[in-house]
Amino acid sequence: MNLPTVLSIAGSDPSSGAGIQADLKTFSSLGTYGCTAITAITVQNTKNIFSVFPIPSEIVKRQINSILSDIRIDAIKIGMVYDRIIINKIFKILKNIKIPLIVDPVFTSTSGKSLIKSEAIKDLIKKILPLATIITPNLKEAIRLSGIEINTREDVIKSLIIIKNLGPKNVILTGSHLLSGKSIDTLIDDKLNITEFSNLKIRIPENHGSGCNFSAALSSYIAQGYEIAIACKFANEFINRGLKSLLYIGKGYPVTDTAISTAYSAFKFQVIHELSLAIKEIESLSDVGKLIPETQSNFVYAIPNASNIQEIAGIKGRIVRIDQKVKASSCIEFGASQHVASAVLSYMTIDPLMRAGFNIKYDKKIIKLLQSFMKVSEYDRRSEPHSFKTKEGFTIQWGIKKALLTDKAVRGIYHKGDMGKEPMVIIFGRHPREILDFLKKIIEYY
Ligand code: PXL
Repeated sequence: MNLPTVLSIAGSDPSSGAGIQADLKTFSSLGTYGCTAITAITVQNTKNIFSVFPIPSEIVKRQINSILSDIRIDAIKIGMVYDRIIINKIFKILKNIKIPLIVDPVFTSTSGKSLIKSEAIKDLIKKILPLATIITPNLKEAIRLSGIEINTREDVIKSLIIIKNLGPKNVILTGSHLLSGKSIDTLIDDKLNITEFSNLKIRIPENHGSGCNFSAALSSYIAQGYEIAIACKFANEFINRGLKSLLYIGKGYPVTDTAISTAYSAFKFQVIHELSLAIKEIESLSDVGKLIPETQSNFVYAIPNASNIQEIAGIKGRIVRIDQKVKASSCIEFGASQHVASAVLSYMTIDPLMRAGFNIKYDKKIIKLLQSFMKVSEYDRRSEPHSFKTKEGFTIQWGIKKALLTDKAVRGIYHKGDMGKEPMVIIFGRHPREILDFLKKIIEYY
Protein backbone atom coordinates (compact mmCIF):
# COMPACT_ATOMS: atom_id res chain seq x y z
CA MET A 1 0.00 0.00 0.00
CA ASN A 2 1.09 3.56 -0.62
CA LEU A 3 -0.03 6.92 0.67
CA PRO A 4 0.16 10.32 -1.02
CA THR A 5 3.28 12.09 0.24
CA VAL A 6 4.19 15.66 1.13
CA LEU A 7 7.65 17.03 1.84
CA SER A 8 7.56 19.91 4.32
CA ILE A 9 10.50 22.32 4.26
CA ALA A 10 10.06 24.31 7.48
CA GLY A 11 11.22 25.20 10.97
CA SER A 12 10.85 23.13 14.11
CA ASP A 13 8.42 24.22 16.83
CA PRO A 14 8.87 22.21 20.04
CA SER A 15 5.36 23.12 21.21
CA SER A 16 4.05 21.39 18.06
CA GLY A 17 1.42 24.04 17.40
CA ALA A 18 3.16 25.22 14.23
CA GLY A 19 6.09 24.32 12.01
CA ILE A 20 7.29 20.86 11.06
CA GLN A 21 5.59 19.12 13.99
CA ALA A 22 2.18 20.60 13.20
CA ASP A 23 2.62 19.77 9.51
CA LEU A 24 3.31 16.12 10.26
CA LYS A 25 0.25 15.83 12.48
CA THR A 26 -1.99 17.42 9.86
CA PHE A 27 -0.58 15.25 7.07
CA SER A 28 -1.22 12.10 9.12
CA SER A 29 -4.69 13.11 10.15
CA LEU A 30 -5.59 13.58 6.49
CA GLY A 31 -4.11 10.30 5.31
CA THR A 32 -0.92 11.70 3.80
CA TYR A 33 2.64 10.59 4.54
CA GLY A 34 4.85 13.50 5.59
CA CYS A 35 8.59 13.91 5.07
CA THR A 36 10.59 16.85 6.38
CA ALA A 37 13.59 19.05 5.70
CA ILE A 38 14.23 21.27 8.73
CA THR A 39 15.38 24.83 8.03
CA ALA A 40 15.66 26.13 11.59
CA ILE A 41 15.25 25.06 15.19
CA THR A 42 13.17 27.47 17.21
CA VAL A 43 13.13 27.52 20.99
CA GLN A 44 9.54 28.32 21.89
CA ASN A 45 6.46 27.40 23.87
CA THR A 46 2.85 28.51 23.56
CA LYS A 47 3.73 31.90 25.08
CA ASN A 48 6.76 33.05 23.16
CA ILE A 49 9.64 32.35 20.79
CA PHE A 50 12.94 32.67 22.69
CA SER A 51 15.48 31.97 19.98
CA VAL A 52 15.98 30.72 16.43
CA PHE A 53 18.92 28.62 15.20
CA PRO A 54 19.09 28.27 11.41
CA ILE A 55 20.31 24.94 10.05
CA PRO A 56 23.39 25.26 7.78
CA SER A 57 22.03 25.69 4.24
CA GLU A 58 24.11 22.76 2.94
CA ILE A 59 22.33 20.48 5.44
CA VAL A 60 18.93 21.84 4.34
CA LYS A 61 19.89 21.07 0.75
CA ARG A 62 21.04 17.55 1.60
CA GLN A 63 17.86 16.79 3.56
CA ILE A 64 15.72 17.79 0.57
CA ASN A 65 17.84 15.89 -1.93
CA SER A 66 17.95 12.76 0.21
CA ILE A 67 14.15 12.65 0.22
CA LEU A 68 13.62 13.58 -3.43
CA SER A 69 16.19 11.00 -4.60
CA ASP A 70 14.37 8.23 -2.75
CA ILE A 71 10.68 8.88 -2.14
CA ARG A 72 8.00 9.80 -4.69
CA ILE A 73 6.78 13.16 -3.43
CA ASP A 74 3.31 14.38 -4.49
CA ALA A 75 3.50 17.91 -3.08
CA ILE A 76 6.10 20.13 -1.42
CA LYS A 77 5.20 22.60 1.30
CA ILE A 78 7.46 25.50 2.25
CA GLY A 79 7.05 27.28 5.59
CA MET A 80 9.67 29.10 7.64
CA VAL A 81 12.83 29.57 5.54
CA TYR A 82 14.58 32.17 7.70
CA ASP A 83 17.57 33.47 5.73
CA ARG A 84 18.87 34.28 2.24
CA ILE A 85 21.31 31.37 1.94
CA ILE A 86 18.66 28.81 2.83
CA ILE A 87 16.18 30.39 0.41
CA ASN A 88 18.69 30.36 -2.41
CA LYS A 89 19.63 26.72 -1.80
CA ILE A 90 15.93 25.74 -1.85
CA PHE A 91 15.43 27.76 -5.04
CA LYS A 92 18.27 25.98 -6.83
CA ILE A 93 16.78 22.56 -6.08
CA LEU A 94 13.15 23.37 -6.76
CA LYS A 95 13.44 25.54 -9.86
CA ASN A 96 13.59 22.49 -12.14
CA ILE A 97 11.18 20.29 -10.25
CA LYS A 98 7.62 19.77 -11.43
CA ILE A 99 6.01 18.81 -8.10
CA PRO A 100 3.12 21.05 -6.90
CA LEU A 101 4.56 23.63 -4.50
CA ILE A 102 2.56 25.19 -1.65
CA VAL A 103 4.24 28.18 -0.03
CA ASP A 104 3.22 29.65 3.29
CA PRO A 105 5.02 33.01 3.38
CA VAL A 106 5.92 32.93 7.06
CA PHE A 107 7.13 36.32 8.35
CA THR A 108 6.28 36.57 12.04
CA SER A 109 4.77 34.38 14.74
CA THR A 110 1.49 35.15 16.53
CA SER A 111 3.64 36.34 19.44
CA GLY A 112 5.23 38.88 17.09
CA LYS A 113 8.68 37.32 16.67
CA SER A 114 10.39 37.47 13.30
CA LEU A 115 10.68 34.08 11.55
CA ILE A 116 12.55 35.44 8.53
CA LYS A 117 15.44 37.89 8.38
CA SER A 118 14.21 41.17 6.91
CA GLU A 119 16.80 41.13 4.11
CA ALA A 120 15.61 37.66 3.05
CA ILE A 121 12.00 38.67 2.32
CA LYS A 122 12.86 39.98 -1.14
CA ASP A 123 14.58 36.66 -1.97
CA LEU A 124 11.50 34.74 -0.88
CA ILE A 125 9.37 36.98 -3.11
CA LYS A 126 11.68 36.93 -6.12
CA LYS A 127 12.85 33.33 -6.06
CA ILE A 128 10.32 31.13 -4.29
CA LEU A 129 6.92 32.73 -4.94
CA PRO A 130 7.15 32.41 -8.77
CA LEU A 131 7.72 28.66 -8.38
CA ALA A 132 4.57 28.20 -6.29
CA THR A 133 1.41 26.42 -7.37
CA ILE A 134 -0.31 28.30 -4.58
CA ILE A 135 0.71 30.60 -1.73
CA THR A 136 -1.25 31.00 1.51
CA PRO A 137 -0.68 34.44 3.09
CA ASN A 138 -2.76 35.53 6.07
CA LEU A 139 -4.00 39.10 6.32
CA LYS A 140 -0.76 40.53 7.75
CA GLU A 141 1.37 38.67 5.22
CA ALA A 142 -0.87 39.83 2.36
CA ILE A 143 -0.52 43.44 3.51
CA ARG A 144 3.25 43.04 3.49
CA LEU A 145 3.39 41.25 0.13
CA SER A 146 0.99 43.58 -1.68
CA GLY A 147 2.13 46.78 0.01
CA ILE A 148 -1.48 47.98 0.40
CA GLU A 149 -3.71 48.38 3.45
CA ILE A 150 -6.51 45.82 3.58
CA ASN A 151 -9.68 47.11 5.20
CA THR A 152 -12.46 45.92 2.90
CA ARG A 153 -13.35 42.99 0.68
CA GLU A 154 -12.33 45.12 -2.32
CA ASP A 155 -8.89 45.59 -0.73
CA VAL A 156 -8.62 41.80 -0.32
CA ILE A 157 -9.20 41.36 -4.05
CA LYS A 158 -6.83 44.20 -4.96
CA SER A 159 -4.08 42.68 -2.82
CA LEU A 160 -4.71 39.20 -4.28
CA ILE A 161 -4.20 40.57 -7.78
CA ILE A 162 -0.99 42.33 -6.75
CA ILE A 163 0.33 39.18 -5.04
CA LYS A 164 -0.66 36.97 -7.97
CA ASN A 165 1.44 39.27 -10.18
CA LEU A 166 4.49 38.32 -8.09
CA GLY A 167 4.34 34.97 -9.92
CA PRO A 168 2.48 32.23 -8.01
CA LYS A 169 -0.20 30.46 -10.06
CA ASN A 170 -2.83 30.77 -7.30
CA VAL A 171 -3.10 32.76 -4.07
CA ILE A 172 -5.40 32.12 -1.14
CA LEU A 173 -5.62 34.84 1.51
CA THR A 174 -6.58 33.08 4.73
CA GLY A 175 -8.54 34.12 7.78
CA SER A 176 -9.60 37.60 6.79
CA HIS A 177 -11.94 37.35 9.79
CA LEU A 178 -10.40 40.49 11.15
CA LEU A 179 -12.48 42.34 8.58
CA SER A 180 -15.94 40.89 9.20
CA GLY A 181 -15.80 38.72 12.32
CA LYS A 182 -16.28 35.71 10.00
CA SER A 183 -13.44 33.50 8.87
CA ILE A 184 -13.20 33.91 5.11
CA ASP A 185 -10.49 32.52 2.86
CA THR A 186 -10.34 34.13 -0.56
CA LEU A 187 -8.77 32.40 -3.56
CA ILE A 188 -7.59 33.95 -6.80
CA ASP A 189 -6.90 31.17 -9.26
CA ASP A 190 -4.81 30.91 -12.41
CA LYS A 191 -7.72 32.25 -14.50
CA LEU A 192 -8.14 35.19 -12.09
CA ASN A 193 -11.43 33.79 -10.74
CA ILE A 194 -12.16 34.85 -7.15
CA THR A 195 -13.73 32.29 -4.78
CA GLU A 196 -14.58 32.83 -1.12
CA PHE A 197 -14.67 30.02 1.41
CA SER A 198 -16.42 30.66 4.66
CA ASN A 199 -18.26 28.63 7.23
CA LEU A 200 -17.19 29.79 10.65
CA LYS A 201 -19.22 32.45 12.38
CA ILE A 202 -17.76 32.24 15.88
CA ARG A 203 -15.18 34.71 17.15
CA ILE A 204 -11.74 33.19 16.82
CA PRO A 205 -9.22 33.97 19.57
CA GLU A 206 -5.61 34.64 18.63
CA ASN A 207 -4.04 31.23 18.26
CA HIS A 208 -0.82 29.52 17.30
CA GLY A 209 -0.42 27.41 14.18
CA SER A 210 -3.61 27.84 12.17
CA GLY A 211 -1.63 29.22 9.20
CA CYS A 212 0.77 26.24 9.16
CA ASN A 213 -2.06 23.79 9.58
CA PHE A 214 -4.13 25.39 6.85
CA SER A 215 -1.33 25.16 4.31
CA ALA A 216 -0.41 21.64 5.51
CA ALA A 217 -4.02 20.55 4.97
CA LEU A 218 -4.04 22.24 1.57
CA SER A 219 -0.79 20.44 0.68
CA SER A 220 -2.32 17.11 1.71
CA TYR A 221 -5.36 17.62 -0.46
CA ILE A 222 -3.23 18.74 -3.41
CA ALA A 223 -0.99 15.66 -2.91
CA GLN A 224 -4.14 13.55 -3.01
CA GLY A 225 -4.90 15.01 -6.43
CA TYR A 226 -7.76 17.42 -5.71
CA GLU A 227 -7.95 20.46 -7.96
CA ILE A 228 -7.01 23.75 -6.33
CA ALA A 229 -10.49 25.14 -5.55
CA ILE A 230 -11.66 21.84 -4.00
CA ALA A 231 -8.42 21.48 -2.02
CA CYS A 232 -8.95 25.04 -0.70
CA LYS A 233 -12.55 24.27 0.28
CA PHE A 234 -11.48 21.14 2.16
CA ALA A 235 -8.56 22.94 3.84
CA ASN A 236 -10.95 25.72 4.93
CA GLU A 237 -13.28 23.12 6.47
CA PHE A 238 -10.35 21.32 8.12
CA ILE A 239 -9.03 24.47 9.77
CA ASN A 240 -12.48 25.64 10.83
CA ARG A 241 -13.00 22.36 12.65
CA GLY A 242 -9.58 22.85 14.31
CA LEU A 243 -10.40 26.43 15.27
CA LYS A 244 -13.70 25.36 16.79
CA SER A 245 -11.84 23.01 19.10
CA LEU A 246 -8.76 25.04 20.05
CA LEU A 247 -6.51 23.25 22.54
CA TYR A 248 -5.28 25.19 25.57
CA ILE A 249 -2.27 22.95 26.09
CA GLY A 250 -0.02 25.64 27.61
CA LYS A 251 -0.24 28.97 29.40
CA GLY A 252 -0.03 30.95 26.18
CA TYR A 253 -1.86 30.88 22.86
CA PRO A 254 -4.16 27.93 22.17
CA VAL A 255 -3.23 25.66 19.25
CA THR A 256 -5.48 24.30 16.53
CA ASP A 257 -6.56 20.70 17.00
CA THR A 258 -5.24 18.73 14.02
CA ALA A 259 -6.75 15.41 15.08
CA ILE A 260 -10.32 16.63 15.15
CA SER A 261 -10.87 15.98 11.44
CA THR A 262 -9.98 12.32 11.81
CA ALA A 263 -12.32 12.09 14.77
CA TYR A 264 -14.95 14.00 12.78
CA SER A 265 -14.87 11.48 9.91
CA ALA A 266 -14.98 8.61 12.39
CA PHE A 267 -17.97 10.17 14.20
CA LYS A 268 -19.83 10.61 10.92
CA PHE A 269 -19.26 7.00 9.99
CA GLN A 270 -20.31 5.78 13.42
CA VAL A 271 -23.47 7.90 13.42
CA ILE A 272 -24.59 6.55 10.03
CA HIS A 273 -23.79 3.00 11.09
CA GLU A 274 -25.70 3.20 14.40
CA LEU A 275 -28.66 4.95 12.81
CA SER A 276 -28.94 2.43 9.99
CA LEU A 277 -28.94 -0.46 12.49
CA ALA A 278 -31.69 1.23 14.49
CA ILE A 279 -33.75 1.93 11.36
CA LYS A 280 -33.47 -1.70 10.25
CA GLU A 281 -34.78 -2.73 13.62
CA ILE A 282 -37.69 -0.29 13.49
CA GLU A 283 -38.60 -1.64 10.07
CA SER A 284 -38.78 -5.11 11.58
CA LEU A 285 -41.26 -4.10 14.31
CA SER A 286 -44.74 -5.30 13.45
CA ASP A 287 -46.82 -2.67 15.26
CA VAL A 288 -44.94 0.62 14.97
CA GLY A 289 -47.10 2.02 12.13
CA LYS A 290 -49.70 3.24 14.62
CA LEU A 291 -47.24 5.79 16.06
CA ILE A 292 -46.50 7.52 12.75
CA PRO A 293 -48.11 10.96 12.27
CA GLU A 294 -49.84 12.19 9.09
CA THR A 295 -46.72 14.10 8.10
CA GLN A 296 -44.66 10.92 8.69
CA SER A 297 -41.58 10.54 10.89
CA ASN A 298 -37.86 11.02 10.83
CA PHE A 299 -35.16 9.43 12.94
CA VAL A 300 -32.05 11.56 13.46
CA TYR A 301 -28.70 11.17 15.16
CA ALA A 302 -26.08 13.91 15.58
CA ILE A 303 -22.31 13.68 15.76
CA PRO A 304 -20.85 14.78 19.14
CA ASN A 305 -20.99 18.57 19.55
CA ALA A 306 -22.98 19.06 16.34
CA SER A 307 -23.42 22.76 15.65
CA ASN A 308 -25.68 22.70 12.60
CA ILE A 309 -28.11 20.34 10.88
CA GLN A 310 -25.46 19.31 8.36
CA GLU A 311 -23.87 17.47 11.27
CA ILE A 312 -27.05 15.53 12.02
CA ALA A 313 -27.91 12.43 10.02
CA GLY A 314 -31.51 11.61 9.17
CA ILE A 315 -33.51 9.85 6.50
CA LYS A 316 -33.73 11.59 3.17
CA GLY A 317 -37.47 11.69 2.72
CA ARG A 318 -39.20 10.19 5.75
CA ILE A 319 -40.01 7.05 7.66
CA VAL A 320 -43.39 6.22 6.14
CA ARG A 321 -46.21 4.08 7.46
CA ILE A 322 -47.08 0.98 5.47
CA ASP A 323 -50.04 -0.70 7.21
CA GLN A 324 -48.82 -1.64 10.67
CA LYS A 325 -45.14 -1.38 9.78
CA VAL A 326 -42.80 1.42 8.65
CA LYS A 327 -40.21 1.83 5.93
CA ALA A 328 -37.46 4.37 5.37
CA SER A 329 -38.33 6.02 2.06
CA SER A 330 -34.70 6.65 1.14
CA CYS A 331 -31.12 6.57 2.41
CA ILE A 332 -29.50 8.20 5.45
CA GLU A 333 -27.80 11.53 4.83
CA PHE A 334 -26.34 14.35 6.88
CA GLY A 335 -28.56 17.42 6.66
CA ALA A 336 -31.54 15.34 5.46
CA SER A 337 -33.90 16.36 8.27
CA GLN A 338 -34.93 19.93 8.98
CA HIS A 339 -37.58 19.54 11.65
CA VAL A 340 -36.46 16.75 13.98
CA ALA A 341 -32.79 17.68 13.45
CA SER A 342 -33.53 21.28 14.54
CA ALA A 343 -35.21 19.89 17.66
CA VAL A 344 -32.16 17.77 18.52
CA LEU A 345 -29.79 20.65 17.78
CA SER A 346 -31.80 22.80 20.12
CA TYR A 347 -31.80 20.14 22.84
CA MET A 348 -28.02 19.73 22.43
CA THR A 349 -27.44 23.37 23.38
CA ILE A 350 -28.77 22.38 26.82
CA ASP A 351 -27.56 18.76 27.02
CA PRO A 352 -24.92 17.97 24.35
CA LEU A 353 -25.32 14.23 24.98
CA MET A 354 -28.95 14.15 23.83
CA ARG A 355 -28.07 13.41 20.22
CA ALA A 356 -30.95 11.30 18.88
CA GLY A 357 -34.56 12.17 18.08
CA PHE A 358 -37.70 10.61 16.58
CA ASN A 359 -41.12 12.22 16.03
CA ILE A 360 -44.35 10.34 16.66
CA LYS A 361 -48.01 11.32 16.49
CA TYR A 362 -49.72 13.24 19.27
CA ASP A 363 -52.49 11.47 21.15
CA LYS A 364 -53.59 12.05 24.74
CA LYS A 365 -53.21 8.32 25.38
CA ILE A 366 -49.64 8.38 24.10
CA ILE A 367 -48.76 11.33 26.35
CA LYS A 368 -50.21 9.53 29.39
CA LEU A 369 -48.25 6.43 28.51
CA LEU A 370 -45.02 8.38 28.04
CA GLN A 371 -45.54 10.10 31.39
CA SER A 372 -45.57 6.71 33.05
CA PHE A 373 -41.95 5.99 32.14
CA MET A 374 -40.26 9.25 31.11
CA LYS A 375 -40.34 12.96 31.82
CA VAL A 376 -42.54 14.78 29.34
CA SER A 377 -42.86 18.49 28.67
CA GLU A 378 -45.08 20.63 26.46
CA TYR A 379 -44.89 23.92 24.60
CA ASP A 380 -47.64 25.93 22.98
CA ARG A 381 -46.87 26.89 19.40
CA ARG A 382 -49.50 29.62 19.57
CA SER A 383 -47.55 31.53 22.20
CA GLU A 384 -44.46 31.80 20.03
CA PRO A 385 -43.26 35.38 19.44
CA HIS A 386 -44.18 36.55 15.93
CA SER A 387 -40.58 37.35 14.98
CA PHE A 388 -39.70 33.63 15.32
CA LYS A 389 -42.66 32.36 13.32
CA THR A 390 -41.44 33.97 10.15
CA LYS A 391 -38.06 32.23 10.27
CA GLU A 392 -37.73 28.72 8.87
CA GLY A 393 -36.87 26.15 11.54
CA PHE A 394 -37.05 28.64 14.42
CA THR A 395 -40.39 27.55 15.87
CA ILE A 396 -39.11 24.13 16.81
CA GLN A 397 -35.91 25.54 18.32
CA TRP A 398 -37.87 28.06 20.35
CA GLY A 399 -40.35 25.36 21.44
CA ILE A 400 -37.76 22.83 22.57
CA LYS A 401 -35.87 25.40 24.63
CA LYS A 402 -39.15 26.56 26.18
CA ALA A 403 -40.14 22.99 27.04
CA LEU A 404 -36.76 22.42 28.67
CA LEU A 405 -36.93 25.55 30.83
CA THR A 406 -38.66 23.73 33.67
CA ASP A 407 -36.83 20.40 33.55
CA LYS A 408 -33.63 19.42 31.78
CA ALA A 409 -34.09 15.64 31.88
CA VAL A 410 -37.14 15.54 29.62
CA ARG A 411 -37.28 12.75 27.02
CA GLY A 412 -40.60 13.54 25.36
CA ILE A 413 -41.65 17.00 24.17
CA TYR A 414 -45.01 17.71 22.50
CA HIS A 415 -47.17 20.52 21.18
CA LYS A 416 -50.86 20.38 20.36
CA GLY A 417 -50.55 22.06 16.97
CA ASP A 418 -51.41 25.42 15.48
CA MET A 419 -53.27 26.65 12.36
CA GLY A 420 -52.45 24.05 9.71
CA LYS A 421 -49.84 22.36 11.92
CA GLU A 422 -50.28 18.81 13.08
CA PRO A 423 -49.73 18.23 16.82
CA MET A 424 -46.52 16.29 17.38
CA VAL A 425 -44.39 14.50 19.97
CA ILE A 426 -40.61 14.22 19.72
CA ILE A 427 -38.80 11.51 21.65
CA PHE A 428 -35.18 12.26 22.56
CA GLY A 429 -32.39 9.86 23.46
CA ARG A 430 -28.67 9.78 23.94
CA HIS A 431 -28.46 7.08 21.32
CA PRO A 432 -30.80 5.61 18.65
CA ARG A 433 -31.02 2.40 20.70
CA GLU A 434 -32.51 4.31 23.60
CA ILE A 435 -35.22 5.64 21.30
CA LEU A 436 -35.87 2.13 19.99
CA ASP A 437 -36.43 0.94 23.54
CA PHE A 438 -38.88 3.79 24.16
CA LEU A 439 -40.77 3.00 20.95
CA LYS A 440 -41.04 -0.69 21.84
CA LYS A 441 -42.51 0.23 25.23
CA ILE A 442 -45.04 2.59 23.67
CA ILE A 443 -46.11 0.01 21.07
CA GLU A 444 -46.60 -2.59 23.76
CA TYR A 445 -49.08 -0.54 25.78
CA TYR A 446 -50.74 1.71 23.18
O1 PXL B 1 2.96 29.89 12.12
C1 PXL B 1 4.18 30.33 11.63
C2 PXL B 1 5.31 29.48 12.11
C3 PXL B 1 5.97 28.69 11.21
N1 PXL B 1 7.01 27.92 11.56
C4 PXL B 1 7.45 27.88 12.82
C5 PXL B 1 6.83 28.65 13.77
C6 PXL B 1 5.74 29.49 13.41
C7 PXL B 1 5.08 30.30 14.41
O2 PXL B 1 5.39 30.33 15.55
O3 PXL B 1 7.27 28.62 15.01
C8 PXL B 1 8.60 27.02 13.17
